[in-house]
Amino acid sequence: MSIAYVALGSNLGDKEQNIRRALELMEQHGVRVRKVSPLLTTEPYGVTDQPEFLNGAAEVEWAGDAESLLHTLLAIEQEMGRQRKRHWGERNIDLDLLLFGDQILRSADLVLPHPDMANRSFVLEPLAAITETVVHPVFHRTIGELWQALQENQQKKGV
Ligand code: PH2
Ligand code: MG
Ligand code: MG
Repeated sequence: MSIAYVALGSNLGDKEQNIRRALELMEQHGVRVRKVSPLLTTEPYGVTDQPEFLNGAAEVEWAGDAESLLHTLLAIEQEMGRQRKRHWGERNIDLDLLLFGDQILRSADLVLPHPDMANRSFVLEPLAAITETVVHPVFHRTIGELWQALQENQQKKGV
C-alpha cells in the first residue's frame, strides 16, 4: 500500500457535489480515501477569465503503482463527463496526483511530485490542512513549510 495525495478541483456545475461524487467514485475504484481537507473557494490561477474554483485535497491509500493511480483518476474524470476545452480552462472535475509516497518520477504522462504544486496556494492550503508534516521529496521541506513560504512570497508581491 502507498500513501498518495490528490488535489481536487471544480469550477463548473454544482462544484461541491462534483467533488463529493469524485471522492465516492475513488472509493468505488479501490482508492481508499483516508482524509479529506475542507473545501475552499479559490480565485482562478493561470487562466483567470473563468469561474472561481472549489478546491480540496485528499490523502489516499492505493495498492498499485503511481501510473495505475493516475489512470484511475483520469478514468473517473471521464466517467464524470469531463470535457477538455482549453488548457487550464474550466472543468466540472479535475483530479491531480500531487505526491505518491516519496517517489520522484518523470515519465511521458506523469511527473511526481506535481511540478507546480509549490506555487499554488489552492493546492498547498488544503494539503497543509491534512498533512503539514509530509516532506516534499525534491525540496526536502514539509508541506507546512512550503505553504508558509508561498504565503510570505505572496505578501511580498502584494498578492
Ligand atoms: N486548476 C488549474 C488552473 N487554475 N485555479 C484554481 N484556483 N484552482 C484550480 O484547481 C486550478 C486553477 C489547472 O488544473
Ligand atoms: Mg489541475
Ligand atoms: Mg488535471
